[in-house]
Amino acid sequence: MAKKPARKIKDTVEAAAAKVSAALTPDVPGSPGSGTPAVEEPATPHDPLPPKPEQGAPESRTPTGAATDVPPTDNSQQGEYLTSAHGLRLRDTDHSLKAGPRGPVLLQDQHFREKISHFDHERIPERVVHARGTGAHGVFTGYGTGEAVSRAGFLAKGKETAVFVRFSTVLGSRGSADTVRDTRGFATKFYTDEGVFDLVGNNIPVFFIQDAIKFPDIIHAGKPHPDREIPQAQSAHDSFWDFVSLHTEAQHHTMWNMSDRGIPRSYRTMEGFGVHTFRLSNAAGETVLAKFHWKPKLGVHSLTWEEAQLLSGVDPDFHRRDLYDAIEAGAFPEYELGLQIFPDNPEETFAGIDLLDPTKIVPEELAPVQPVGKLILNRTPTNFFAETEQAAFILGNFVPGIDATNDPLLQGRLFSYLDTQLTRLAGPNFPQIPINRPHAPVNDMLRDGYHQNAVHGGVAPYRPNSLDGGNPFPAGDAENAFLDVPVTVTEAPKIRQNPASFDDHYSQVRLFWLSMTPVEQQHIISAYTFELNKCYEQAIKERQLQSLANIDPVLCQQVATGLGLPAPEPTAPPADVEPSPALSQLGHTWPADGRTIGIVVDPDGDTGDLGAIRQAIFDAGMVPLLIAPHGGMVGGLPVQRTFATARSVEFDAILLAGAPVPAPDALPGRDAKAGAATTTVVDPRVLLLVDESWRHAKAIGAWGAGATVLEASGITGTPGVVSKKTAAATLTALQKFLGAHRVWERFPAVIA
Ligand code: HDE
Repeated sequence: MAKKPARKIKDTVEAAAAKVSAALTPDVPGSPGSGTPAVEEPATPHDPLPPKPEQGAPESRTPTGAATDVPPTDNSQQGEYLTSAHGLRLRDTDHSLKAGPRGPVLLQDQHFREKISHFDHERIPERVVHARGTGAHGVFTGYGTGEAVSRAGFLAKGKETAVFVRFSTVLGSRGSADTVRDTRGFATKFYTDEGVFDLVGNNIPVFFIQDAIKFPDIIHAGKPHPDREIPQAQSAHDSFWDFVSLHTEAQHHTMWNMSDRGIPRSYRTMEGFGVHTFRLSNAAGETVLAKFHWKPKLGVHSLTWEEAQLLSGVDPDFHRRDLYDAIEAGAFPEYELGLQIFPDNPEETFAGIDLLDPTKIVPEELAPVQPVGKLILNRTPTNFFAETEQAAFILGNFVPGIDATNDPLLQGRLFSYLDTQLTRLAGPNFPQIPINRPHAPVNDMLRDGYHQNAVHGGVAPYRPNSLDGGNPFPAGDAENAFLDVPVTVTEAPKIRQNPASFDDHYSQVRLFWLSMTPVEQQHIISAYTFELNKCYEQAIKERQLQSLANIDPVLCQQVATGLGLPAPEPTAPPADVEPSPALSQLGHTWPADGRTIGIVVDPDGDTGDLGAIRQAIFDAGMVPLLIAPHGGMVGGLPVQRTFATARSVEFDAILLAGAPVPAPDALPGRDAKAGAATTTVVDPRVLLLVDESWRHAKAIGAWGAGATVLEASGITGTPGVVSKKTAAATLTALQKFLGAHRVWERFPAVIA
């Protein structure tokens, strides 16, 4: 809760009344305010003056007529009966009012007009970028470790702050698929005691452009072609590659997109980055430069490209569903907020890296990420539109202790986020929409406008004033006012130009490439080859190959081979750089919380162990889903997926509790997946499930009759395939592989 101002309203009223009698002014009707102004400008801060005694205001009610002191969950729809938007109980909502049963419809039908007219206006424009997304509420707890560098109150030790996070893709429309290859947004709204702080980041730490003025260019290039409006939510098309091959500062971000980071397994397994360098200041006024990082507790994991493609069709809402299901299952997504901290030197560089260049990272090996707090997402929204769709993130929403730098990308964003909401949320009062409301007292002088929700008192929304007793007063250091750090601006000509240090477009792309393990490099090669092969224009492919040659000759050669083109020579020798192992996703062990385990059951086989193994999976913080030939119950347990509805891509591992023979609907004509039959011993859809899981390097376990499926699939004894006597032993053996995310041994670790 915010601190109450020292002086209470009562004091102010009494003081105002005293002044009135002192001045012996008659109480003349029509005097503007509730107090009598003094001749001198008021100098003592106080709460806003109360309304005049005869003034009323609307009773405090929620938009659906509930009292405002009820819990937020109770204040949506009210009562048992259908009403109009104005609370009138309605008799019929299925028939319009007509002149007789055969019509015509009468214009006087208020309910018909209200219903249809409201429906006609249900949509608002989707976000111009990041249109497709999902959100969750949570809480951020400060560790206190950030206090040395920033006085932001939410970083204080043990301080809990409510947050709302919205994850998104960038290019696709609101209804596009979740698992496309793209950058992901990671925007966090902290409702701090000092006002709202929005950390509007991405899952990739660099950006395509160095100056915000190029944003429309990269987005127009990435969005569907303007003539046919295809392809949707893709970078695999000519205009994207045309731009990034000409505008070579985009090469770093592009390689991150072509890497596994472009196809995250889940929003729970994604890092987040503030991208820019920010300027922090502590209580003593000392400043540092810093970069924000979110580190997921579960580690950084990705889909395979084939999984991503299958999911786009099988479950386009995969990431949305995954987030909600995990929260519902109690596997709350967790991230640590960390800072890379750099001295605030006049050059704004660290280890030779220009901190104002948003196409550069500072490797964690040079500046470790220091944890300053933890975010836990523990509630899903009640209403997608009201919360997730109407959330307005504003990059310029800073709090005391966090400030902007001169990064030209950041500077442009300071304009854009406020500006875009004016159209999207229809006017300047979007901060009053419930999801955007600060949890700190607001005393601004902004008035009127579309959808004004506040009932402002007073008569003097201007400064200086005496009619409202001088309120609101500017705050100073003692009241924790925001401080624009008084950075010295170097004398320089007014010019449209970048610093020379922004000219290096290749060395860090090479650094990223060299930091990847061979299997990650393989995926990057495949991604470039796929995307460029989807382009029509030979010139664009050749131009992009030239950039790849400047990054790494092996990468260039491999992609060129896939394109059927010669590999060009680099225009300059590839840079001599130190890899950053922290950039690789492999080589660690991670908790398996919230992982989805598919259990194939045979209703006609031994189902004795099912209850215990299901419980053991729950106990390990994971989610078991029973897959059977038909719906209903098997072994006394509910079936969540049938062979017709299940697809390997939604599971992290498969357990085979039996070997079901082909079910009656295992016919290619009924279920196309049954076309994969190679044996009549096991249902062909189960074989497809196992085959895909194996191809996607997922762990597979079997016990009892389940081993028959492994035999039929021909994978017995291969890496990550376990067959044990009991269900419990099988699960234990499987967990080892889940910790590493995938059975990496299945991917040959060489550049072919
Ligand atoms: Fe954004 N960006 N952006 N962006 N951005 C928007 O704001 C913009 C950039 C990011 O879940 C828009 O409300 C410009 C970098 C996220 O609601 C818009 C530039 C980063 C989201 C906008 C950038 C981001 C947005 C569209 C170049 C990572 C989704 C709708 C200077 C650090 C927030 C909206 C949400 C959304 C402008 C570049 C992250 C138009 C001009 C770099 C996560 O204002």
